[in-house]
Amino acid sequence: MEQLQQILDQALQQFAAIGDETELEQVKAKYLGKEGSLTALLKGLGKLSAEERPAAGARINQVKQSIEAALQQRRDALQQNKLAQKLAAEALDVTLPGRGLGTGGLHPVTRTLERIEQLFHSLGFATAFGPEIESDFYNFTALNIPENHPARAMHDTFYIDPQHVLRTHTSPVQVRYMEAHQPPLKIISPGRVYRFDSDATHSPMFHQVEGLWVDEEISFANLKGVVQDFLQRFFERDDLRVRFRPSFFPFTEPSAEMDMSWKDGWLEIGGCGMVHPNVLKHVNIDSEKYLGFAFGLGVERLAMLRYGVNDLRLFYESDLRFLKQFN
Ligand code: 2U9
Repeated sequence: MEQLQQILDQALQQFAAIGDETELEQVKAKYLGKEGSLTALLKGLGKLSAEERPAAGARINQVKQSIEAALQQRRDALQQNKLAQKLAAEALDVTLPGRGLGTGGLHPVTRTLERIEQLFHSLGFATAFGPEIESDFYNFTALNIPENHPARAMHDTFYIDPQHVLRTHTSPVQVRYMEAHQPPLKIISPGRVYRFDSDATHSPMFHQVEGLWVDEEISFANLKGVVQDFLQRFFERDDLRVRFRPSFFPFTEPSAEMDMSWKDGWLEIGGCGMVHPNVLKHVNIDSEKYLGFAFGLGVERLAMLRYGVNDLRLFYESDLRFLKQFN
């Protein structure tokens, strides 16, 4: 039975020295496996006399239980170690300060809109806003755009229902403003507009800024002065020139396309005209007494020229590599 004590001591020693779970299971077999030393002793019980057998059997079983208990203890300890190691490796110090906050910035189109507003404010223009879902009346009828005009066609206009559209220009803002205010009035209306169109120079949503100045003596000369002054300051070029080419819009008469000098030639930059008497009639402004000019500019186009961007779609892909360049 000395042998039993030796086996137990040896097992406890060996278990304590093992640092790996698989190895532990292998060593277990040395004692408790089919060929294990304890198993051999149990098998040997048959050779003992009937008197000796119960006591010897009980002692072998005691040792077996001790070994099993030690084994389980070692398994638990190894698993605890493993967990502790994993936790240490993945440790996070939640009390550390952050690694620097990324600062946001304004979108290039927003920056352009702010610049436009600032420049027109300095010329005495107020800013007016209006809804992006407009009635057919404000978007078309009040602007002298007849029922069968191509601008109303489904392929240009997003219809919400037969009477409502996503505004195709910001002109309805000016109509609403004229309904609510008497001349003299001097406003710009910047904002989102929508048209069913998409390529490198067209986006289904884009921004316009329109201007309107209604007073008793307003002429094309004032219009040219305002637009030229704005463009010169916007592009920071005192030598920038503006020219008009005759054109047609239902809501202005006469109408013109505006070009500005750019590099060695001319570049179309917007449209303009004297507000059509029918438009003034719709808002009960006496067209015998008052005159007004109006113009429209594309904001993305201004931003593209100012920043040297050659594809309009870049503004709306939310690619930070692009957007970060403006901040
Ligand atoms: C009222 C009366 C008249 C605004 C005008 C244009 C000509 C024009 C384009 C410029 C670039 C649209 O974004 S764009 O493609 N606009 O050519 N806009 S006259 O005329 C008005 C507006 C409001 C009450």
